[in-house]
Amino acid sequence: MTLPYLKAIFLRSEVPEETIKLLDTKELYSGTPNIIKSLAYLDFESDSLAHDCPIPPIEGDRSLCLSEDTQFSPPIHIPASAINTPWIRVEGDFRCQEKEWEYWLMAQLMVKFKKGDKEIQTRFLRLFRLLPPNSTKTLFLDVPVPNKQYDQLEVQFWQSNGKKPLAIDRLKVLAIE
Ligand SMILES: [Ca+2]
Repeated sequence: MTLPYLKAIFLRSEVPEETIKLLDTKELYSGTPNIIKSLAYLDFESDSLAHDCPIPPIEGDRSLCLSEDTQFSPPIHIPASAINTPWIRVEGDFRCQEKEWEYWLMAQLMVKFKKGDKEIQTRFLRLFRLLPPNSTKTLFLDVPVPNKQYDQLEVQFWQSNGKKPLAIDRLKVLAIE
C-alpha cells in the first residue's frame, strides 16, 4: 500500500473509487479538469490483435484485446513538444468477462514519461481493481507531467501474466489542467 492511499483511507469506513487508485498511483487530480486538447484517440478498428478476442467488441467491429497470449499492447508515443499542460488523463472503455482478483495478475495501464529509453516517471493502474465482472466501464488515470526533462510520453497496456481477457476501446490521451 502506498502512503497516499493510507492517508486517504485513514478513519474512513467507505473508500471512494478514486481513492482505490492510490493503491497503484501516487497522485489524483481533484476537481473537474479542463480538457485542453486530445493528444491521441484510438478505436482499434484496424487492430490485427483483436480477431480472436473472446470478448465482443465494445465499439465498432474491433477492440484492443489483452489475453494470456497477448501480454503487451503496441505502445502509443506522444512527443514532449505536444504537451504543455500540468496533467495528462488517459481514459478508455474496458470490458471483461471474469474478473481477475489477484492483484499481481491484474492487467495494467502504464503511463511513462521517457527520455530515450530511460523512464523519468512511471505511473500505472491495475484496471481489474475497478472493473466488475461481465461489464463495460469507462476508467481513467490522471498523471502529473514531471518537472524533469523528458522527450516522450508512452502509454501501454500490460497483461501482467494474467489469463483473464480484457477488451479496451475508445482510448483517449488528453491534455488537462
Ligand atoms: Ca473499436
